Amino acid sequence: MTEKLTHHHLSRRHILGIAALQTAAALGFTRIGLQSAEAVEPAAVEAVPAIVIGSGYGGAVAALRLGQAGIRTLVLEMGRLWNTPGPDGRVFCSTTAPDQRSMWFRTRTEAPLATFLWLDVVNKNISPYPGVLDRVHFDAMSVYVGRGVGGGSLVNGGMAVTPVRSYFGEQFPTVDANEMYGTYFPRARAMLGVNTVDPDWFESTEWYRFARTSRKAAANAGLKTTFVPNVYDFGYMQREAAGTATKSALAGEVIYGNNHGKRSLDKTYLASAIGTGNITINTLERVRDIRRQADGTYLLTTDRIDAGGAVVGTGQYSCTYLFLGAGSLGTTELLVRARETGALPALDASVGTGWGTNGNVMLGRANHLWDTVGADESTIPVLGIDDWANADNPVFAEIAPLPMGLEHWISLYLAITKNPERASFSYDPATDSAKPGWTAAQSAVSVSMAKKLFDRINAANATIYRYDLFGSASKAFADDFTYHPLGGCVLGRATDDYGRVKGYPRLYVTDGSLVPGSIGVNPFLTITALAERTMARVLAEDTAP
Ligand code: FAE
Repeated sequence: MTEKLTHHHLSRRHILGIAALQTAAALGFTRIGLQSAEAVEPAAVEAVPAIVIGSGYGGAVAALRLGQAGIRTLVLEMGRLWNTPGPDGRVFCSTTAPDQRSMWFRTRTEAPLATFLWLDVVNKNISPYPGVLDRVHFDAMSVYVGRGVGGGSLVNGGMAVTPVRSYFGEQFPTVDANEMYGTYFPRARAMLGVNTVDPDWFESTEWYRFARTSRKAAANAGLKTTFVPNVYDFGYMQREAAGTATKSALAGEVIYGNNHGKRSLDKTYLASAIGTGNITINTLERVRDIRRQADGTYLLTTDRIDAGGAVVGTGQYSCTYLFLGAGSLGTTELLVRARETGALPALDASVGTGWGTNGNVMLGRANHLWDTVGADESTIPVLGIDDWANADNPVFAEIAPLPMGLEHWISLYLAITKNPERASFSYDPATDSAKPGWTAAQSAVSVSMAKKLFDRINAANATIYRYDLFGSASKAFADDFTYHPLGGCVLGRATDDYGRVKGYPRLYVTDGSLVPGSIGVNPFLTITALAERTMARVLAEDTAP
């Protein structure tokens, strides 16, 4: 695998792609590709063989495989390209000193941990800008998503987890699990550059004291922990710790982007895609409308936005093949809008259903004074408490960092619970938007599952929850946000078994909206592997001359 990876990363085309991504203009409506970057005339309708909406995992896999098949493809991404250092010499800002680069058009940051000792010390005022992390608010649930070339890969924790095979089978009964576990998960891991922390270094470094302390607390309750693979380069992290490389994971960088160490999609799939010479990525261009023309091609209307968020132009594109990779929220909204406005009236009634939060709940525990977590914490999680096999209360809880540069005795967790609740999207013509009708009662199901597990851990250790981290006076469980929006256009229901949207030939979904609301682990490896499976099938069957 390492050999393959090395070869892949050093190939001439990949290097050309990396160079194109490094030198393209970051701001203003930009086209990134190997062809010379001329300014586009506001032509009436630009026709391309294939279009991919979004440049996260689903979009990036589609782009690479289309490019390799020799199909000229345009990728439309609403976020910016993150390649140019700001005045401080860095591309991304840190979590401790956020500026305009942190969040998508906000006047104040909205970090997952709102408070510390109930004090509003975490969030900062910022000026509106196409920052890298968005928090999309609905009634009882808000959803964090990445914005930019690379989508969620720019802001996530990099955990690349293969789901439990039996649960994958439960969620995807029509997908051949042998093929997934034999071909597509390994392919996704190799392409994404997945690696694992050196166990000896883990046991000895101050940077993972917090994880060892949480592991001990879990073990006292008879619970087992497991190492979680990641796309952050652990060799690089060890050099950070040794003082021979610029710190990123060890400098509080993660949810607003990592300046070093992380193999985000712009370094992997997207660089290779650009390197094929067949892919162009347009940035700061948001798709608003999709319809089908009489000749069977798709017509897209876009808004081009500037650094202040103003719509400075519109675009129109037509294509034969259309791939939706705008993420669970983006893709589902585009399709629900298209169905409800009559633009794509034949879309199945199941479009917009089967949405869930992967059972996400965040919580903190207060350790005893002698159970220190350390002032130094890596931002990259490497351990999970694995109680998924507990049929009474299946939970997989990652041991999350809380780097504050001081000893705070807090163990933080992101619990992934087997919450069976699902929501459906409704369309509001007044705002031209779609939202999932997720309720507080549905979140309460996740909370009670997480609480069952952590009550056990607290009982075994004589410890308590932290009530000061999530804003209101006595909130122990963050039940109102998710990092893992899944579903809305579920595989085998809204699409066929390969992501082909029912009712519309040559229209495909390749992103997290295919996953039915829950997968039991962090989802991007599953999304990537499913997209690989879809592209292999579609390129073999649908694009033959
Ligand atoms: P995604 O990566 O969200 O990409 C969609 C792209 O489409 C984005 O770049 C959007 O800007 C763009 N877009 C949306 N609408 C439009 C439109 N109308 N026009 C043009 N462009 C559009 O989708 N998962 C893990 O497996 N491990 C982790 O450690 C992990 N940590 C996370 C931490 C954070 C803070 C967050 C927010 C997420 C985390 N996730 C993690 C979730 C993971 O990033 C997410 O499941 C994937 O990024 C979803 O991939 P998609 O391809 O579905």
